[in-house]
Amino acid sequence: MNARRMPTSAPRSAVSPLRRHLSWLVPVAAVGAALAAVAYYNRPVPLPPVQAIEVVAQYPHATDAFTQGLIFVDGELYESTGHYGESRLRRLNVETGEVLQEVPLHRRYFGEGIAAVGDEIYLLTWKEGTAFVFDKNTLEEKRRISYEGEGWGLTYDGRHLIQSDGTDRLQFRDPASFEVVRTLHVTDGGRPLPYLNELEYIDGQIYANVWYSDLIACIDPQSGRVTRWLDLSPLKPPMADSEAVLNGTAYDKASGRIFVTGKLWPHLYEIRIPANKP
Ligand SMILES: [Ca+2]
Repeated sequence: MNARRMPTSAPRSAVSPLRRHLSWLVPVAAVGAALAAVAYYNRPVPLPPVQAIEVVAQYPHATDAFTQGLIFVDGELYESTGHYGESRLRRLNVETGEVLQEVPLHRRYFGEGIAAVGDEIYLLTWKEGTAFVFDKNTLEEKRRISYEGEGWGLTYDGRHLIQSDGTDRLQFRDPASFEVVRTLHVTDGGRPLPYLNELEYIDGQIYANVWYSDLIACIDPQSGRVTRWLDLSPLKPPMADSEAVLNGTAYDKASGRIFVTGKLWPHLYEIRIPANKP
């Protein structure tokens, strides 16, 4: 026997003629709302503006430095460099480019981005799944951390380390555990923006070099949207090496200065971003 209970809805005679008359409006309204929602989410996202920058100062930069990370913290500039057998972490004199102190990585590591958290500097490696942690003042290695995937750029927003891996993805890590606590996908005009490389957190935005591009993307850390582009193409030196691309942004929080350079570039620049000039 089929023990299903009979429907318990009210008999047809109990439905008022007016409700019966209007009932067809409900699905029509639902379809209309769905179409409106689709149109809303598929609407063209305006492309962010491209903004010129001004050069405030120009300093020497070592042309053997395959720049992968750049930070300015507590009055000092630090740079990490890449390539197997040539990867280093350096403390530099900004004005002269002189190497004040450096520590080489073992030749089996390809150095990538760096970020300072307190008195420690975290340094990623490209494909080795190892992050090194150095004492910021002595550059002595304090510990190593294992992680999954590739390491490209790194920065710190005061709470989380933010890591790029060459895709459109930014991973937010707890500095204490190095666990990923959040993932952000970056979009430019509604489209995924891959090849995110060296990073710098500046006044609530994530500045990202895009591999092989002369532009820096300014990214909203909540939505992942590029809010504007900075055009640094006038700074690009005429170099034969196709790998000598823009890569390296550092922010001096105390003075508001922004420094940029590129891989193997002969100069480091202090730049200024004119306000409200898209
Ligand atoms: Ca940086």
